[in-house]
Amino acid sequence: MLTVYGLKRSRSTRALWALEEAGLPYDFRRLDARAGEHRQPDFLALNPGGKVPVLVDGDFVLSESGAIVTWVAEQVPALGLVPAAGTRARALYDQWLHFALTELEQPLWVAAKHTFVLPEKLRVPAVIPVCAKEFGRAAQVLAQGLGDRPFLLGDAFTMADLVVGHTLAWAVRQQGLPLDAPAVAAYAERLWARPAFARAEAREAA
Ligand SMILES: N[C@@H](CCC(=O)N[C@@H](CS)C(=O)NCC(=O)O)C(=O)O
Repeated sequence: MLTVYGLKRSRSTRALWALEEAGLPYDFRRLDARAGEHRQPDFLALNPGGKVPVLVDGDFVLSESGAIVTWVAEQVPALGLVPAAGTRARALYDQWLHFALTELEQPLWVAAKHTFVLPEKLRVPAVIPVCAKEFGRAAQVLAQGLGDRPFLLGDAFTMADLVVGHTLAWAVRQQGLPLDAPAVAAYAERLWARPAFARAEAREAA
């Protein structure tokens, strides 16, 4: 049985959403951040960084949400959730996945760190409006890349859309940022309407 370790309202939603899209059964172990469960030796043995999500399958342990969603997709190749390795489609999938994790997400993570993650004395509130601006610029790049296609690679949803969709939800719902480009706003609604996303959110919150 696959097991996902996560925290409430965190990037573990990505792993759960991926497993729901793939239709694979899994256990979800929600750690209690306030009690510091992600810093305990048994969890640090799985991920020395103390971060979630972590996926465990027997003696196989995988961290990093981008790697997890891609690995999950590769377990169910017939669903086309990740293009085949070595194809141009796969290169574009990698491009958008890396874009999500390094361009779109980073301003949100920096803003979160300077709002509640870091100890108060290390926070620099002045970076928060800069982060909002940087997120807006990345969202414009997303709008251009998306064009009038329903999903990043065309007609088919992939795990790159999933990571972007989770990141857009983080921006709008947790940081109150607007999605100014109508194409990006419509794309986000399309992703958030997927039943697998609702199931993942419910599982994470339960
Ligand atoms: N690059 C990692 C980031 C993981 C990460 O920062 N997770 C946060 C929750 S969203 C976490 O575990 N924070 C706990 C901590 O930093 O102590 C990924 O995408 O999986």
